Amino acid sequence: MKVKMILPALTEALSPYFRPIKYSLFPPLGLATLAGYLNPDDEVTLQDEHVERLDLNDEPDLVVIQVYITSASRAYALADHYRARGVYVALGGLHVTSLPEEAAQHADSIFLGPGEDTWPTFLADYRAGHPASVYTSSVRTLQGMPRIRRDLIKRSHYLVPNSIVVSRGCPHVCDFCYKEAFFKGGKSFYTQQVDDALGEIARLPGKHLYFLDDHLLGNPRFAASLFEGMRGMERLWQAAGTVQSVLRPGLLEQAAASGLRSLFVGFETLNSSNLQEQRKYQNLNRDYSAAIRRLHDLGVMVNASFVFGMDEDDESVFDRTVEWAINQGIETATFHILTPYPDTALYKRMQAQGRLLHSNWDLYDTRHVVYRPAKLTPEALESGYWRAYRDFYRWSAIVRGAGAHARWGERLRHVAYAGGWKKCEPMWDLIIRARRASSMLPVLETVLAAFGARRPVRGNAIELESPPEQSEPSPDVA
Ligand code: B12
Ligand code: SF4
Repeated sequence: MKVKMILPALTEALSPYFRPIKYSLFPPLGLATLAGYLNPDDEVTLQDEHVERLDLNDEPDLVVIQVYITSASRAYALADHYRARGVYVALGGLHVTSLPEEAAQHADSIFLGPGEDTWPTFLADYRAGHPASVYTSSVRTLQGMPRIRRDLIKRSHYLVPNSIVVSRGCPHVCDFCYKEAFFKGGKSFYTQQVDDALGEIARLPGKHLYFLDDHLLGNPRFAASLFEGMRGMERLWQAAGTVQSVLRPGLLEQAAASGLRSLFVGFETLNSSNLQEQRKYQNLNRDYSAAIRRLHDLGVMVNASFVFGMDEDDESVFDRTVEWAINQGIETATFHILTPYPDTALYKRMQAQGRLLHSNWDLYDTRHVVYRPAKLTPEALESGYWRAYRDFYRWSAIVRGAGAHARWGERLRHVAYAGGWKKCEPMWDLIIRARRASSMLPVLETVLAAFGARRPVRGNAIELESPPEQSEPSPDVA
């Protein structure tokens, strides 16, 4: 059987003028995971439109397309193209799960939720000649998964070819997050067996790893065993975690000792009413500054995530947030405009309040305002968002942020890392076009490794105001 798997790109990623590095960061891990379930004699190709031009003149037996909200229109066009040629088309992923009726118009089979249980069932049905039109995931486990088909990934096209996910979902339920909508009908947070995760890590070449888990520290017992197992593997790694998990004594130290060098942390807002509104309770009453100090003390850089446009945000939110982030010595910040993804609690609330402006999914990219904000105009929100990026990544701000660190080595790393991401975009553009993204990996590793040469941890056992019940909260990457 000839199978073609496609990760379609959103328009911006195809621009002939300028391609931001972020679209050449990570390979399509979800599709490579599904490819693992195919037979050895199946002929499979995996194309990622973010980094290569698609060949659309072929005639595979089966086309598999992963659909994100921002690439939905492109995904549907590709699906229609292949169906017109008589090819069987399977659509799955986050957006299909949110809006199955919409996706079903462009597919022979659609898949709701994670694919580890439904995909092998479909393959058996398809081979037996009676595939169903809808498959809904209900069994949630990562045990017994076949190996991810990393051989299908064109490693040289990516800055971070070693992305890895050892869990799915998150133990928290923030209203704006994709998670509850995607994992409905089954468990919404589960991990691999530690040994399986360690085995996958051991098979990855080189030093650097990027964990794409929503919340790698979400299950403290699993995380502690994983970090213990990773000690001595000489890895340098990046991941996402929450303020709450950073403040917990012990786990972060283990993470740093096993090679953690930067953490994406979902601060989201400095306003506690906003946190309440979004049910991001795990961030409430947490000392954000203490979390950052703890990370820096352990030599871990901070990628802070902030969301603008929650109901308490007014015109002052942009400058206040940026100023705070610079003063804290945060190395990189990711700003988002609040975006109600279909089927989330936030979407339903906005819809009930009549605040949604349109359903042009291309613009649901966290850079456009797609709803009516409470205390801002859409124009003010969008321009404030862009201003925040400009202000945070000004050279003067980078230098000032670097000054928040105690040692010269750390200050230099701050400048190199922050400047490298945001001030060298034309250089990244050239490198991407030359298909040499992966050749920059040693540079990234050098910056991460050097930053890891840190001073001893201050006596810093921070008391949590209310000890967490079991596991943690988390991030919203991208
Ligand atoms: C890595 C990542 C990126 C990377 C690369 C994406 C890639 N190569 O896949 C980059 C940096 C490019 C990126 C960019 C963006 N991202 Co992004 N990203 C992620 C992240 C962190 C991990 C994705 C991943 O690898 N997951 C692990 C794999 C194993 O899971 P999976 O891909 O979902 O695949 C499984 C299932 O979905 C399912 N499945 C998927 N397709 C199919 C098809 C079939 C037939 C079947 C059976 C099953 C199936 O089975 C797979 C195995 O279980 C997610 C968060 C998350 N946890 O998913 C956000 C996330 C997907 N991103 C998001 C967003 C909003 C964006 C951006 C718009 C952000 C921005 N402001 O620029 C852009 C645009 C993306 C685009 N091209 O359209 C949102 C998507 C919301 C939505 N409803 O679609 C997420 C969920 C983040 C969030 N919390 O809001 N992203
Ligand atoms: S903590 Fe992060 S990943 Fe978890 S539900 Fe909230 S936003 Fe989503």
